[in-house]
Amino acid sequence: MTATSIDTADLAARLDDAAVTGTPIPQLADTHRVDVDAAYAVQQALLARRTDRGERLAGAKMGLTSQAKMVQVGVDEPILGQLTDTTQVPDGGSVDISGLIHPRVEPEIAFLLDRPPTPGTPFTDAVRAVAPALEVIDSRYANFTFSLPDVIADNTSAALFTVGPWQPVPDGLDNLGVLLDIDGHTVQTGSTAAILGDPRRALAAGVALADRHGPDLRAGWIFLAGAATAAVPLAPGVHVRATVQGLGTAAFTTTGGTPLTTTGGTR
Ligand code: OOG
Ligand code: MG
Repeated sequence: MTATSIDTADLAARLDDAAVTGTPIPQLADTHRVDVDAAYAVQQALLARRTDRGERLAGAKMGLTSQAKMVQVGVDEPILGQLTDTTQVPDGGSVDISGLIHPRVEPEIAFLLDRPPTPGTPFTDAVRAVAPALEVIDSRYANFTFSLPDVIADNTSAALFTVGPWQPVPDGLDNLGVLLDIDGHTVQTGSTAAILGDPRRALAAGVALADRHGPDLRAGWIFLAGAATAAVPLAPGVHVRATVQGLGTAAFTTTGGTPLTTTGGTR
């Protein structure tokens, strides 16, 4: 049995409340049998609640496109989530983490969509610009522990994101060095090669998932390809910077008190 339509609304409300109140919840899989299709339906219902409150869809994001990420959370399938305007933090801005549950940060590469890509649209036609980026993820599940359907329903743990200055699309994107620095210390290193072998494949994978489960990708949207490295727990009062070789940096500073729980960066 999959979640019924009534369950879909109920599960979306639970996840929404958990995010709004900063209160972790048990995995949906503890009480419901939610398959991948039903989980994307919950994600759509969750985003509908948020857009009804005035948030505007601003992009899409891939998750679990690198081995480092899959190993960290124990889920080994790429997933698609959605970004909204109110969750974008300006480059160099500040992130208040006090309302989050157990935030982590990871380095990302962002694409600016030039037109709505469909399966088969060449990357160069679909993407206008690229940029280094940072994503703050914050699972709404206790202990940052979830199954594949759980994390899909939870909008792929999306919380906040920052995009650095947009750059022209370089010829090669498949072997750029990636650094994550906290207070000037490098805490993660990787390569864009870790993202499905080439981050352009993350867009193709996202287009295929969006075609099946929604949302409709739109011109002007931001698309995050998924982190090349494991995510790192985020504390208040730190300066965080992602560097992608040849593309520059994206950065923010955290403010606020200690989050509710500080689940570690590895499991
Ligand atoms: C799932 C979200 C993963 C990424 O870049 O891989 C993600 C999680 O790790 O909680 O955003
Ligand atoms: Mg991510």
